[in-house]
Amino acid sequence: MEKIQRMSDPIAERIAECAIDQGYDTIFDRAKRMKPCPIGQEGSCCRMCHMGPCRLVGKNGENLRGICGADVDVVVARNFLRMVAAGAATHSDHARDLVFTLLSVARGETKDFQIRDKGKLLSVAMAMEIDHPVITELRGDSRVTEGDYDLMPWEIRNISDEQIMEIAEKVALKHLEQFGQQEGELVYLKRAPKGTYERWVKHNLRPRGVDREIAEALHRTTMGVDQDVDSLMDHTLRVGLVDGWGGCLVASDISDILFGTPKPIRSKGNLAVLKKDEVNVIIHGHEPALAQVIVDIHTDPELIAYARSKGANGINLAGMCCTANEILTRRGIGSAGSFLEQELAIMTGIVDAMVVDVQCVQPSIIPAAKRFHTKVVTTSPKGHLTEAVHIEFDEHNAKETAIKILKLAIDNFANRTGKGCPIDELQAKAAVVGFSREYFSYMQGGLFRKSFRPLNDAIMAGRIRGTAGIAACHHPGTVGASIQRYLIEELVRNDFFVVVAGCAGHAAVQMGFATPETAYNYSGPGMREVCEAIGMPPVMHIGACVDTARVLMIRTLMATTGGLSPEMAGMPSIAFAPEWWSEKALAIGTYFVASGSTVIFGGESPVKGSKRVVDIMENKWQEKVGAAFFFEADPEKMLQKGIEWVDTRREQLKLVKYQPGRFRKERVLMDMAARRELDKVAKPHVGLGF
Ligand code: BF8
Ligand code: SF4
Repeated sequence: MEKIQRMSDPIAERIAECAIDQGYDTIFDRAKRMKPCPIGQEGSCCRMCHMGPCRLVGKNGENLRGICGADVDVVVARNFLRMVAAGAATHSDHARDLVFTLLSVARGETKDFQIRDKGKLLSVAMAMEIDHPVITELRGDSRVTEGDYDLMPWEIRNISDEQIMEIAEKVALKHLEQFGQQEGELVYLKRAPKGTYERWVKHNLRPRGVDREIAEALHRTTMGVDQDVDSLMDHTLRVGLVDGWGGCLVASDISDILFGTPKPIRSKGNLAVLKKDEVNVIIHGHEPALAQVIVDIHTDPELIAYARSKGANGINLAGMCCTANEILTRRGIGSAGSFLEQELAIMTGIVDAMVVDVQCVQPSIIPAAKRFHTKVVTTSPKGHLTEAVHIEFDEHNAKETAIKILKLAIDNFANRTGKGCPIDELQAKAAVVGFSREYFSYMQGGLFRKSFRPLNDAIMAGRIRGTAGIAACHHPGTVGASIQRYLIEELVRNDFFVVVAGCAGHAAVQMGFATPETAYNYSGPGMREVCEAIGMPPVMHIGACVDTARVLMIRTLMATTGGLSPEMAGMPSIAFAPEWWSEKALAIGTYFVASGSTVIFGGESPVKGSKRVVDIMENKWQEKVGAAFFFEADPEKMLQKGIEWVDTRREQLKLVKYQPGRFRKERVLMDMAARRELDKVAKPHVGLGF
């Protein structure tokens, strides 16, 4: 097999090379062999009925209609809508399972979960206008912020556990209603700034209920129903809003309530977090509930003693994909890596169990595991893998399931084959992760004066050029994570404040950009000054893919704080998904755009087959929702486009023109006394004080 670079992380790359040397077939080899069908890739292949599939290509235009007469615009639009609907189904179903867990906690049906963030529960209840005397009283308090509510510790001190459980039950039930709601609008839409919400009203984009819009997307796109491109693309925006405000934001909120809202925490990431002398359990997938319980019990003395009795020095947990982000940002559990590293982890030969649930789990981990001793354990009733061990989890038996899984991994420790690709544990990269919207507010003023004023002011003054989000997957068709690394580094250098989530979070960790110290070395001078002043790193890891929804609230607060755009659209902000492959990424991209935030996706465009659909996404959506959805394969052009987009928004907002280096401090010769003074000021900020 030809040796080409597969991963930008050197440890992953070394294992990928070792895999080739040992004749393993990995995702990189399969991606090389499997050339995508160019007609399907650009969205021009219709498989909506069995008269076809119809491939709408042809030099002379002879095949520009399918057998039923559908033209290429309709075909491309239908395909895109279906992908977005599939993405929205995953995120909202993930949210639904968490809501059931919250309901079980509220009703006392499980003791394995608790409400770890009461303040967040109350603020969500306030946003949902839950009918409870405590919430009515809190809502009457004029100190609450528009859009998102932060409560002071003393405001919730006197609320009893019983009241908390009553409110939790009401929140869970109201969320459950949202899935099956038939009329009206999703309750979370009102959390958006007024101007954003008004656009949705004006263009009839408000989703009525989560399941209804997703089901309707399937209905509309079947043969012979919605065959008008504009109408199909409007429904795409509607389903996008379902994904953001009815799926991701709900999942993120309920996870914060149940498992704690992230605060900065130190950890490590890359495949070197695995330990040769301990039982290694990788928790991989997306839903965080079981993972959190495994984290809770893996330090249990009885289990540790059991591991010792089998010859291991302890139990080492590591995350993978978005589950990694969930337990990394909340609990500091080391992350083994991203989507592209799941087979590579097994190739080390020291993974005793890989525990998976839903989404992004490659079936190839089964043949990979068979070469070694690794047990693959499936835990979701929705996600089975032939030849895996199935130990089903539900919220009522979480602890029992977690113990069973850990014992199985411990029992498997002695079965290691001694083969595999070695790792050097010292090479794990350090990271500081876990930046929720709430902590971001807190960083900008402490408990009493938290706000988004410092960020807005810094953007207005041109110290920060703009904000950027980088999210989504690593694609086996590129050198894994390389474009994300390029964008992170360049954006930081250009004075952008960057948030990362999903597999882009792994990229930031592995390149060492998730430590404030390292990122400072790369930041533009204006950005660096702000970071030093308020103790924030220029690259914030905000969590899993569902946590991209934290950006919705960050932008809402930027809008309501004032001085920039009064709505989400028009902000000097941009988001990138340079290495996406998942339908979930498209759903996230669509909700960003529908909420007013322009996105640039990499790779081949799935709508390239229709000029009309491209025009709608790039231009007509700007008129409707104030944002555009671009596809750009070239990383340099992608960066350029993003920067230009932000600079144009600065101009429209009449902000001072951004000038690189404008805030560069004059170099001065310092004596030792001056240096000591500087140290006193700088140190707590650089270390963020934790
Ligand atoms: O939801 S970024 S490869 S792991 S789809 Fe999957 Fe893509 Fe990674 Fe999480 Ni998100
Ligand atoms: Fe072909 Fe029309 Fe059927 Fe699509 S719906 S496969 S274009 S006949």
